[in-house]
Amino acid sequence: MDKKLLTIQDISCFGQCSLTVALPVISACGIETVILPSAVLSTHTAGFKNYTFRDLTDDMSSIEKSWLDNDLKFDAFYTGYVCENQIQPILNIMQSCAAPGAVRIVDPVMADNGKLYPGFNADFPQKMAQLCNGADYLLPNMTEAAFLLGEECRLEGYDREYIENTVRKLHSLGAKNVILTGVSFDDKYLGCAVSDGKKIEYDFNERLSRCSHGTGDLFASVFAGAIVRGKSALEAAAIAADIVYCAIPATPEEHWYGVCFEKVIPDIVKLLK
Ligand code: PXL
Repeated sequence: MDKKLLTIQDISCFGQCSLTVALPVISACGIETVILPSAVLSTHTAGFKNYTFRDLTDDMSSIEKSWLDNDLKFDAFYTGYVCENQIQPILNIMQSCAAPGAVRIVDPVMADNGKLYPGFNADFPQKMAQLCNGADYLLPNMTEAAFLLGEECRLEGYDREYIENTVRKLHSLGAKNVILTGVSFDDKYLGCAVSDGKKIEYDFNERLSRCSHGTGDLFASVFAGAIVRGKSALEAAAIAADIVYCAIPATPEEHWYGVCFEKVIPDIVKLLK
């Protein structure tokens, strides 16, 4: 049977992030993609005014029950932007709806550029840390890593030892493989550290002169697709980084709210053939 992946994150109706990226991208990877919306927003929360926000926590356990009644099981779980009270319901679903050998991919979406996203309370990172416990693949950016560890956020001026200590501490939250994104030791290259708990490897691309909103969700979606298609963590991270590297220049500069991932879907299909 073909593999099925369940992704749990919000629907931002407008804004090219979370589920509106994950569903097409993981489908393009050739994987049946099942969705569980954590919330429905009119837009994402980074730069739009007066966004609506409907938290769907109350629906989670009845959706889980319906899936169990129909004996629906998933080979992979990929969580992204989730709400304050959803950690335990999501842990329940990842246990009750798991096919044998199911993998958990956790992107602890909650912060970037040194700050928590609007709407998350200061204790949310501790809750998110509970979701990281048992993750097969944990994908924080540098800011999320610091929040998960309760440490001050360092976005530049660090060395390999700092990264390797950070990765070690992330493993101690209970994650098997850690993929730390946004790592850079100089002006020229930007990439990620990939660790299985024994060795740390790096993947770098040339740093682009601008960044785009939504690249974290694109990276995690391609990564999740590549893992389910049988790639190693380092291969999956390198493919995901290459796709992001192509998507940013394909995005017009005035397109400030998201990344034009549609333009790189043919590249995703090609890289995973
Ligand atoms: O891209 C991460 C993300 C996901 N979902 C919502 C967001 C953000 C980032 O701002 O606001 C609702």
